[in-house]
Amino acid sequence: MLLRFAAILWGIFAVVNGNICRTAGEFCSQVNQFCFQQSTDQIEPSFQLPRVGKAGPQGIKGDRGHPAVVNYTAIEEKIEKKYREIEDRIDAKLSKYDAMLNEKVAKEEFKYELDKHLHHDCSEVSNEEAKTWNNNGGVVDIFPNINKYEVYCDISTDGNKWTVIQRRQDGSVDFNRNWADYVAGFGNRSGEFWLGLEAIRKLTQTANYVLKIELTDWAGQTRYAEYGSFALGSAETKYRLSVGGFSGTAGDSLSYHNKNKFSTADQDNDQHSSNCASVHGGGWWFNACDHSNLNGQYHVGGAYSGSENGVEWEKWPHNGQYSMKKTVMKLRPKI
Ligand SMILES: [Ca+2]
Repeated sequence: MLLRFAAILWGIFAVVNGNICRTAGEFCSQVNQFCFQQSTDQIEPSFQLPRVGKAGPQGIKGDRGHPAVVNYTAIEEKIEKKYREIEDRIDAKLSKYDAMLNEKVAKEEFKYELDKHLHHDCSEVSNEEAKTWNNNGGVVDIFPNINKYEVYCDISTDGNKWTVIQRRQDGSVDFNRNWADYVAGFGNRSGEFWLGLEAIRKLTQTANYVLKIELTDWAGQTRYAEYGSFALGSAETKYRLSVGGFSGTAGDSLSYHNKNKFSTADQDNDQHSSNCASVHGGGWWFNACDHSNLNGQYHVGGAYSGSENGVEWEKWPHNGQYSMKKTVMKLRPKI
């Protein structure tokens, strides 16, 4: 009985105290944990800072009786401080970009000046710059697009200075090689060699080029095929051949290969179901498969039997399968 009376008293006290708390903060008691002091001049400074997305401090839920206090000066100062920080960061970034841009411009200007003083091909070199030189020409460094390549410059024919990209003459160098070798080049610049697909591509990017092919058979006869335009595509196109404008005495055995990719035994990019490079030897712009292949196998004496893998130029016919004694492929800028 006594306990029931005490509970009723406690209930009445709680309800009355709660109502008092909601209407007059000064009566708040520590006993009632649901009460809060609401006298605005007692709010801690930290509670005066604006909440994100709010205009001022949050009041008691459901209470409309107390106006919010907004410290606009503090908000303004905070925004200004943030603005200055962002401004400083933007200035720092702009300075950095300016420096990078200036460096890039300086590099481009340097490359441009350098490029003007470097030779792109043999048409511009003199014998004073050659590593070796005789009446027919010599070995020289050239710089197509500021990339250095050692080449052989040929001055032996028609008054022009030609950049030689391929030579066969005695079978001393193995031309039956893989893709990587044909891209990088191989052989001896004064003897047999292939300049390399990447170097040839860079060369033909600097200007419009004429290709001249000189052929010598085992009887000592010479003929030539000249093409008014010659260029290679990028590595992505597999150094696709662009050739046209034939003239000459050897017949046109290269136009059949126009628009074809380069292939080697380990890179079959040809138009035939078989691997043309494996069957015919060396690397070439095989179609399905060839009318010419000047990188084929060197057969001493010319005539050979078996697989058609010789140093081939079909439009200069000889009896049976025939391999050329000498070949030279060379370039000069189109005038
Ligand atoms: Ca094939």
